[in-house]
Amino acid sequence: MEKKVENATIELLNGDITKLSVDAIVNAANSSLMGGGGVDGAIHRAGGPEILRECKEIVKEQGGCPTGDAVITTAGNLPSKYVIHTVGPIWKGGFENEEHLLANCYRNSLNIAVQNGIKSIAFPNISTGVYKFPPKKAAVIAIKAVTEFIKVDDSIERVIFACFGDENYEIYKDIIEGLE
Ligand code: AR6
Repeated sequence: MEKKVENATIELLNGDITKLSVDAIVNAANSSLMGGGGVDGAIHRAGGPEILRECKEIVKEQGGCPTGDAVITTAGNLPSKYVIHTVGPIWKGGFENEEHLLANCYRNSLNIAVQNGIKSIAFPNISTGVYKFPPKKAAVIAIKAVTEFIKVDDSIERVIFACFGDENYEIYKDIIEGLE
């Protein structure tokens, strides 16, 4: 399904983000930027060693990536052009600013996308796997951050939420259908 918001289209998918031919896919990474499980593992596996090589360069320059921030690399063998690596918060009951940090992931990823001329971008459900962020809360935050961004930015044309499984897909569908 899709929904027009201002000049951009929000699209909802249920499937593997590594297959998408978009300008950028977003990775739910960790602060080390050295790869891991979940979507991070899938992106590095499918993209090949070039992505990790560039992540190592970034770590050399700036150290790791703080929670809520984002960095960009090319996409190796993936069909997208870039991978934007962002670090979601680990859910700790909501007492450690996790909601704000999760919104920052979406905002900072979109900012770095705009800086790089990216017009189409796909997000996974950041923090809702290993990091245990409650899926409904995470979806509300993700959709709010993205819609607020595209209301003030007119360069992003397509935002795809790539859910991986029916639970998140249904949650997103309900919220997106209800958007003005
Ligand atoms: N395409 C789209 N979504 C996916 C894919 C895929 N191929 N594979 C998994 N997901 P997670 P986090 C979904 O655990 O919670 C890693 O080890 C998954 O179903 O990947 O932010 C990192 O290195 C879930 O909805 O990321 C970090 O250490 C969502 O992606 C840590 O996990 C996020 O789940 C980050 O944890």
